[in-house]
Amino acid sequence: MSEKHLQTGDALPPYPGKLRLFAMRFCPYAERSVLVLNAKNIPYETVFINLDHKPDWIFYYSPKGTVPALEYEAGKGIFDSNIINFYLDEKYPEPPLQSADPLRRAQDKMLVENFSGAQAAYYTAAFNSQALQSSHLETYQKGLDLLQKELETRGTTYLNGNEPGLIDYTIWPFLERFQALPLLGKTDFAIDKSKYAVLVTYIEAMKNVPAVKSYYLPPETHAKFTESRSKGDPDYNMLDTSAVCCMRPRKKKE
Ligand SMILES: N[C@@H](CCC(=O)N[C@@H](CS)C(=O)NCC(=O)O)C(=O)O
Repeated sequence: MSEKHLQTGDALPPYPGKLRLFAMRFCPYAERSVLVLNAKNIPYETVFINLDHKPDWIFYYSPKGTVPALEYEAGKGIFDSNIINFYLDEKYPEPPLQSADPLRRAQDKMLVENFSGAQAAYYTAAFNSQALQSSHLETYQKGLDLLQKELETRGTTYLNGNEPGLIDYTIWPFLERFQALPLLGKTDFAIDKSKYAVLVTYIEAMKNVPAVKSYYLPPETHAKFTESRSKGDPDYNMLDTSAVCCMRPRKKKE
């Protein structure tokens, strides 16, 4: 998979004849859909987009130009991580990633909704420090408390049960990024190992889930990208090795 982000003026690569996900390597919402595609072993290709210089063709698939967007048939798109993921779970039922119980499915959706405050607080802490207030830290910790309590109540390795499911793949990309906050100087946002022992055990288990492991980035990498974005010059291609690998030394002129 090339990690190069295509930008304004770059051509849309030819349709690969399989699902295609438009993403940005550091986007937590795009990661949600990557994880579901991985968990279901669905063949797909990823096209990364520079979100500051978007190629025109992203708007065919995603009217607001946001990622992720899924090209499910040549030229036809579905946008929004949750819409994509529910579609994938219905269209490709194996393995099912949601409970068969309608009440549990509703509870999972409420959990995602109730956790969204912590996500917003993370964004402020990571990208908009000047606006950071004590209420953001409180909301963030409420989100951690909520997850830990839910894990305790459910008594399973994952929120979905003894196998990870949609609820885990929806929340995980944020937990992955939360761990970059102390490296960005936001030490109050560190996840305390003794206070959040159950949550920390869950985080370690999630890191080892194959669908997660193959796309996981360590906190240092997230911190590096976040710093570049905060300075107004996001280094989208920082993981792209294709430019280095394919540059050949020029032949000296005789
Ligand atoms: N609700 C959307 C949010 C997607 C989103 O905000 N993606 C960001 C990148 S992480 C984006 O595309 N930003 C570019 C923009 O808003 O123009 C989803 O779940 O897919």
